Amino acid sequence: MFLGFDSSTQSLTAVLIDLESGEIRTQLSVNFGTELPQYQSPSGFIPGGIEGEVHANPLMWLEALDLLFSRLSKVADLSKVKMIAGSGQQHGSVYLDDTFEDRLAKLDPAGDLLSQLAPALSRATSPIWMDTSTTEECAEITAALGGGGEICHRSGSIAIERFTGPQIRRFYKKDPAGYERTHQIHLVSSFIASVLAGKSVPIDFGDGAGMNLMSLSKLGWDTDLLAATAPNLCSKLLPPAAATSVQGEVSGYFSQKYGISAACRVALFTGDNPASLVGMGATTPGNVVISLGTSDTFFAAMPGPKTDPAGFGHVFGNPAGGFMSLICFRNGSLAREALRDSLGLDWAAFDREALAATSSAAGENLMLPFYGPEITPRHDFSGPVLKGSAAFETGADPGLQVRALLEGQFLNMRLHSEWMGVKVERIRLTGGAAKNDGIAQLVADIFQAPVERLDVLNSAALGGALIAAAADGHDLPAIQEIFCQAAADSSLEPNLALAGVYQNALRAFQNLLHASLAP
Ligand code: ADP
Ligand code: XUL
Repeated sequence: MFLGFDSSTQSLTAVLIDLESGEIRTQLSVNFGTELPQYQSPSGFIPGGIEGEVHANPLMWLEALDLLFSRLSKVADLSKVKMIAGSGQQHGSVYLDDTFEDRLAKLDPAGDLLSQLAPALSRATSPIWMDTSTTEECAEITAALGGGGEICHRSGSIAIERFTGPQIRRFYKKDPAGYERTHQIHLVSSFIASVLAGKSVPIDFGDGAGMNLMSLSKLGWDTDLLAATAPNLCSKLLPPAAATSVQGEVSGYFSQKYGISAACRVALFTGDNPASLVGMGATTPGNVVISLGTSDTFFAAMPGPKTDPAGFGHVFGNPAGGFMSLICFRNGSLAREALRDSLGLDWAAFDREALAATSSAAGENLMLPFYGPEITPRHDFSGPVLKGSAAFETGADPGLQVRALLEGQFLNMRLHSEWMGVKVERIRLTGGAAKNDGIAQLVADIFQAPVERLDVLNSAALGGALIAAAADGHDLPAIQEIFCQAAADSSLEPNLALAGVYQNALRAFQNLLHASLAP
């Protein structure tokens, strides 16, 4: 059996898989907001941060780990687990002093993680991915490197507020003594993995690429980026490594306390998005995952470290080897909900209107589907832009607007993923809006690729379990074949007759976008 964890924004989840039977044995979660209310973080972070700061208490993650293990040990036979791996919300960082290693090595199963590790924090709270406080630090790092293009070329992304490097720089500037006292900086992923391994373990290439510090070509820390970020940073980071690299046996704390075998080993943890790529069975180029959640994300495996010349997309390491892209679109469900509500529809009616979009009128009316600021492309939109027939622009025919909004969203996605140069062969759709058949069919038509939906609920934690099995020597594609199956009757084929229509619509959309972004 193999155990995968995902330490995400709002919860810690475990997925236990049995490779022999090909089954998921157990899936359990601890919700931070409801189950650990003492941290006063109803959505997993401390509300009310100033200047765009969004922090979480790392002790909450430790307490959740003890709680989850105590529950797991009651429902599952942990003595059969051979390897553990997992993931964490990306970009978040944990700051530890020089007592951390010793405390890890001497963890006493009679006590808990919280009280034994709390004194090792050199920064009480952890900035997480929602933090936008580092605009100034991003500008400083960008200036030091001679421009955003250079940082993107080296690290896979331009300097981004939530990325760890700019966050480390802000800490160094605001609390130089605290920074000085910091002996080791971990990501959420490598922090949890270190606790499990009983010693500090490296950051993996997948999550490491979300720091604005790692060279994609060397798969090591970039000395210029380190120097532009904060002094002596190299001494506070272990060299990054592949997610599947085994770090040794699980800490005696867990084997003695929770009945996990002392021979169970720990591989590295990666970011939640790289782990999801594994859990969604999309680690080979040609496969794309589109997640339609609060925001929409597009992520896909790539053969080489190509970067987005426009600087919107990110490149991370792919836990299966090679690289992956991640592109976020802020106006996802929020825009779909805004239009749905303004037209007075429910999701069923919205779905029907979207399905009607497969008619020959596809692509005729265009909408820039941005109800608020967008990050891909980065622009402060104040509302959607409509161009087409009078019935469309006035809203006299609501169906035309539903069609144009969704077409606009997926044309925008297609346009901003072209830089990858990867032919989309299969799309795996997930997130709250994926169950909407009308939306799914539009995705298939616009990308001209079949769309599948999976049964997996916890794709990141499942990805962690699969990475653990791969680290134990199992063939990843073969086990993905077993655990990442499309749900029955969930697949949709593209209407091939619409290929030309959407090719033309793509260019018309691009022209409209450029015209509206022009100063
Ligand atoms: P997140 O993980 O970001 O919280 P989810 O993946 O759970 O988001 O998706 C939630 C969103 O899914 C809601 O905001 C809602 O707009 C959307 N949603 C739910 N049901 C449907 C549906 N039938 N059609 C379209 N969108 C839907
Ligand atoms: C990715 C990102 C989020 C976090 C939290 O860049 O910031 O997806 O990983 O899930």
